[in-house]
Amino acid sequence: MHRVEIDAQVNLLGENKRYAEENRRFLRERGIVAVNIMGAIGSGKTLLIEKTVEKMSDVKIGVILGDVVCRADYERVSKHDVVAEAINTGKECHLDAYLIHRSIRKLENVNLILIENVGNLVCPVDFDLGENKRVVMVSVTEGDDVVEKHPEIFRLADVIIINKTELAEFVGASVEKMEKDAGRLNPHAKIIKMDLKQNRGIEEWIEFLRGVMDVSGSTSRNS
Ligand SMILES: Nc1nc2c(ncn2[C@@H]2O[C@H](COP(=O)(O)OP(=O)(O)OP(=O)(O)O)[C@@H](O)[C@H]2O)c(=O)[nH]1
Ligand SMILES: [Mg+2]
Repeated sequence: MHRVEIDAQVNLLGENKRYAEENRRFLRERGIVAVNIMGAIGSGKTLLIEKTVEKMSDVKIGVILGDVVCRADYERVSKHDVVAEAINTGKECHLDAYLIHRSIRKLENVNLILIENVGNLVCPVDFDLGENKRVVMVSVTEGDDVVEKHPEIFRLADVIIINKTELAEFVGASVEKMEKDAGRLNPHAKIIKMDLKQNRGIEEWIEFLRGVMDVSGSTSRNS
């Protein structure tokens, strides 16, 4: 990389870090838990958010939907009982802490913020958003080598979700291999195998979210 490009990249990440720290403070002061859901295109991120919102109706949830240009996910999620914010990143293939900084101010009164990052397994890696937990979601239809091909994003995850497991036999994918690769890259991450269409794995995910909220002292809608 050229020297000027390196300097620009260092400045960009420095600025991102500053906003991420501000976001962390903002969320901590209000007892809000934020979860950054990253993952492959079409792996099931929006469906996961929709199902989470339905299952956690006792919690005030805000959703931030990052997409390059369209508002389809925002429209899907807005049909539920949540405060939703859409962010179009234009040519950028990831959300950054500045974009989140602007959006979370509109979600001050929620207890949990679910952030859907732009679908890909490369660009979001370097951008700390100030979130409490990082999730990476892939599905068997991306091929069972998808985990080993993108080590960095899995190394930094708190939760790794392998979705569409019911389709594994039809696409010749080994869920066991994906699980092993994830565990080897990140022995500390919680790995959840899911079939969202049949609601398999969703309870484990909800239990994880409630655990994070308990630890951070965040409250439910009724408390
Ligand atoms: N068969 C099957 N389909 C699923 C499952 N989970 C999600 N889908 C479907 O996969 C497609 C993509 O799901 P989305 O939730 O839109 O995925 P996404 O990750 O938000 O996609 P992008 O925002 O475009 O990156 C939809 O048609 C879902 O209904 C699953 O477990 N099994
Ligand atoms: Mg989506």
